[in-house]
Order: sequence, then C-alpha cells, then structure tokens
Amino acid sequence: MDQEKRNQKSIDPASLEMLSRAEEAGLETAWERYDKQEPQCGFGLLGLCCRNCNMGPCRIDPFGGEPAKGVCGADADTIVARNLLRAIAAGAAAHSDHGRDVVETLLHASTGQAPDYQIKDRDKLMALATELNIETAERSDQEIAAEVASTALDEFGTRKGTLAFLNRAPAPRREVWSKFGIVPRGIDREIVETMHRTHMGVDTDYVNLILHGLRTALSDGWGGSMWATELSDVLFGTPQPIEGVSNLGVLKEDEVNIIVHGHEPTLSEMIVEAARDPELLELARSKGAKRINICGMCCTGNELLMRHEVPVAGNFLQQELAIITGAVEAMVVDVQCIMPSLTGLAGCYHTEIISTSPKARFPGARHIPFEEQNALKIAKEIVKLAVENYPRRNPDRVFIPEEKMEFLAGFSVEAILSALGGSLDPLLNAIKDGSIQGIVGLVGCNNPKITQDYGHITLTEELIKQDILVVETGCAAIASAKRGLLLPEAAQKAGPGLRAVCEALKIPPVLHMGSCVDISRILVVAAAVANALEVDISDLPLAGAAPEWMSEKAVSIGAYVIGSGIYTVLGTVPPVLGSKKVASLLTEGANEVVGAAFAVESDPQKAAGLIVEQINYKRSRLGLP
Ligand code: BF8
Ligand code: SF4
Repeated sequence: MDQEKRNQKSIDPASLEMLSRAEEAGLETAWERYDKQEPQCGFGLLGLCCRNCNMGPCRIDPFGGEPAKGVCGADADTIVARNLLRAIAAGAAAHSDHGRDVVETLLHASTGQAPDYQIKDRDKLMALATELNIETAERSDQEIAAEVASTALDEFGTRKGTLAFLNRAPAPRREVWSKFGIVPRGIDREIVETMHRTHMGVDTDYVNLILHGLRTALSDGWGGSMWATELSDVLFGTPQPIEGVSNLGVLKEDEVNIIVHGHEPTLSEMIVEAARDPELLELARSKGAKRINICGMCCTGNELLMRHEVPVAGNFLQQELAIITGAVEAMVVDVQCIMPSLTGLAGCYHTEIISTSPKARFPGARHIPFEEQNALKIAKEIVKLAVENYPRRNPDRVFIPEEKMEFLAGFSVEAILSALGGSLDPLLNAIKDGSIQGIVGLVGCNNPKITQDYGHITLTEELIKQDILVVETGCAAIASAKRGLLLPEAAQKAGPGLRAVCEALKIPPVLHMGSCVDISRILVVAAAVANALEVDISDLPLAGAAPEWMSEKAVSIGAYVIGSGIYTVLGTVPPVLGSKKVASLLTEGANEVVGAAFAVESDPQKAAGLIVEQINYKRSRLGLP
C-alpha cells in the first residue's frame, strides 16, 4: 500500500507504524475490513431497512419510488425512527448494565460478600447518602453503603416515581422534561418500553417514538451512567489530577505486558492490585522479565489512568495493533468495544485473550470467569497466566513503536472544583468576562470512516484556539492524551483568554474527565453552572461533539446530551437520512422541544465553526461579551 493511502488511516504515528507492520505480516485490521465492506449498503446507511418482524426484512426506496412501505405498511419515518430508538436502547443498556454491576459490587462489598473491595471514598458516600435522604447518624459505613446501593438498584427496575439524580438538573430543565412527558421513570423500564414500542405494530408516530428515545437516553445519562460514575468513585476513589503516559510505546520489551481492555473497573482494579503481588513479581523475574506492566485500553484504560499510575496503550482502533506488537502476554477483556477479531490475531502470536464476563465470550479466547467474591484470587490467577506466557514471546517478532506521551488526567467534578479553589466562581467569572468563551464536551470513539484521531485532534485544537475549554472522555480523551493536549503546556496552543486561565490554575486546556459513563460528570458540571447562573442548561454557551463516533452507546449519549439542552455536532453520519422528517426533527425541531438539536459535520474545521457560532449565539442571548 502506498504511504499516502496509509496516511489516510490515522494521524497517530504509532498506529501508522503498526499498520505497516501488519501489512508486512499479512495481517488484516478494521481498516482493511472496512474497505472490503465498501460500498456499504445504502438502505442501511439511510436507516431504511427493517427486520423487526418476519414478514420482512423490508426496505424503502430512498428516492420516493417503490417500495414506499414495508409489508405491514410502515413508512420511512416510522422505520428510521424505530431503528434509531433501538440503537439508543442498546447504548443505554450497555452503560446502565455496567452501572448496575458497579452498584451490585458496592452492595456486596458492604455486606461482606465481596471482601476484596473497600469503600475508598467515604466523603463521597456520605455526600450521596445526604443527597438521597439516607440516614447516616449512628450507622456504619457499610450500612450506609448498603442502603445507597439498594436505592440505586431500585432505580433500575422497580422504582415507582422518577430517578433521583434528575434533581441535580436545574428546575427549568426538569420542567421541559415534564412538559413533553420525557421524565425517565426507571432505567430498565425505559429501555424495555423502547423495545416494546418498536415491536411490529406498536408505536408508528415518529415524533412520539423519538420523544421516548430521549426519555430512554436520559435514563442513561442521569441514571445508569451517573450511578456507574458515582459508585465507582465510592469504591475506587474519586479521581484527582494524576500524571500518566499514553500510546503503544508504553509496552515494554523486557516486562510482562498485560493489557486490560473493556469497561468495568471492578475487574481492572483487581488486576492492578494483583500485579503488585510480591510472589507474582518474583515469578516474573524468574522468567526473565523485569516487572509486570499493566496497561489500559479504551474505557478501562480511562478508568485506571484516572485513579492509578497505569499507562494507557491506546484507543479503540489500536486494540488490534497492540497485539501486532508481539509483546503482549495477555489481553484481559470484559465487556464492550472489544473487537471479535482479537482472538484470530492473537492466534498469530503468543498473546492470550482472556475473557472474564459471562456476558461476553469470544470463541478462541481463554475464559476465566471473574467473580467479585473471589476477585483478587482470580485476578492473581490471570496475572500468573500472563507471567507464565512471557517465555513464549518470540523476541524476533516484537516491534514496539517508540511513541508515547505524558498527560495529566483525573478531572472529576471534585478535582475541577478544587483546582478552582473550592468554588465555581473563577470558572463563572471567566465565562462571564469572555476569557473562556464556552465549554465543549468532546467525546466518543474511533471509526475507520474517519482518519484515526484526526477528527478529535483537529476539533479540539480549533476549539481551544478560540478560547473554548474542552472537556473529554472515552477514546477522544485518549486521542488528546497521545497528542500532548492534556498537558498544562498545551495551554500555549490555546487562545489568550483560555491560556491565561489555564496558566493561573496550572491546568491543561483540555480536561480528561474519564470513561464514557463519566460523561455524567459533564452533565453535573453543566447543571451546576446553570444553577449558579439561575438559567437552564440550554441557555449556556456549551456544546457537545462526537467527531469519530461508532458505538450505539454514542447514540444514547448524543440523545441525552441534546435532551439535557446541549447542542451536539456528530462527525459520522447517523443512519437517519432516509427520513426527511426524522432528520429535520433531530436537527431543527428538537430546538423547540428540548432547546437543543444535532448537527452533522464530518469536517472538524467546519464543525468547529458551527460550535463557535452556537456558543456566540448563546453568549449574546445571555448578554455576555
Ligand atoms: O465507552 S469511546 S470506542 S471504548 S464507545 Fe468504545 Fe467509543 Fe471508545 Fe468506551 Ni465509549
Ligand atoms: Fe417489514 Fe413492518 Fe415487519 Fe418491519 S415491522 S419487517 S416494515 S413488515
């Protein structure tokens, strides 16, 4: 392949180097598989195919010809809206089922059934208990934690009423939700109702469908994801600014390399602890390795780098490339964003893919079921297996790219507040006087449809230049980490206003707020700023962006972000263009309902222009310079 074609795949030098190694070795990655899919199905791209019953599959002619309706009579609007809703439900389910597992771990930790877990942030537990009106006087931490956890569990299925964290949103926002009947009741309930409504012959009205889609997504952002974040903080500690190193160059030639990949910190936290075990370290030395090097990948990487000095090996499109380094003894996976291709690739090397969740098994992987009752014991077993695999590494096939970059991460809401000196005022003043023009939450994945990291980096750099503070999570945050944008020195790339604020506070112009469920932290900041200014979130100079999104979770995120009143620009096109009505509801009509809408713009420079325009508009309405 010529260099020019390869350069279209990624802007990350480490990825590019590994891609040429892959080519030499005749190994296929997501990029080549994407090429083989082209041209992708036009009906699918437009959202115009339906498989919701066995009279189908049905498809609609996008040019207004025949067939104009499915066998049942469903038209393009219904089909596109139903497909979108199912994506939201899947995304909300993924985040929230992860959230539920964290809740259950806290419950079991507080009742003695998960002895390896402790309450690491007691202050956060107490603050939550107070917020939830749970009695704290003369009770043990365990009793309080158990009640917090069971209150959380109720929110998933059985609760009658609405979700507790909705109270964090400003009153005008809650009024909007109630006016349009989109106040989420229970987390599972909204997801189940989406599946019901999108069944053949139930909800046919695209507006009614999409309103419920917003409600389902809100149950994720202000429910499932928020619980995941809050209780992960209780169990593993609320993140504080921490330094780390990112990119494939964190893999070590003379150490046992273990990559933890997936999403749930309950597993990865124990692997980190197991790798400190003196016996296992001794075993590693006896096999000729200097140390045990635990690295994170994707959101597990984000969870770990926020709380430990664990390096992060890369973002979504680098998972295959990590194996092709030939230097990975084990890749330990749980759930979400794990490419099914990994086991095939690992088969070409000594790498063990170890699956751990009963929810996600991979043919060809070794399965070691992770149980929270025996968490540390199982984690040690996994680490031991990796150590014993070290002698099987073939040094002649090892190639680790040199690229790595330092970063500063760990900007939880609490950490931001303490960087601000304990109150939001310095931030509010900076927004008011215009040194910070606005705040953008830039999130999401990689997608071979977009040059890897190009969307994230170009947009991020454009925004900070315009004095817009950028807060990031997920694979977008890892892109910025690799690029050096999460360092306080990156303030030099920012406009004069933002630069001065960053230099005064010694913070980077791009704040890493965590994994994708931690977008709930961004909601909390948005709500706090709105409350302080006594306005709705939709009045604030804020925007969301997902320049390279691919996952259904990102669809749910996009929907709850606009449902919360924040304008959002998507970089890859969602499959909704088959219905003009649905597309116009999402990009225009939604403004009349939730005070925010989507835009789609795959050119990050232009996306920056749209965002700046939006922020200027919101500022002028607030009477700000
Ligand atoms: O939840 S950003 S590729 S890793 S979906 Fe997946 Fe996308 Fe990465 Fe985390 Ni989020
Ligand atoms: Fe076709 Fe209607 Fe069945 Fe969908 S629900 S597959 S449009 S008949």
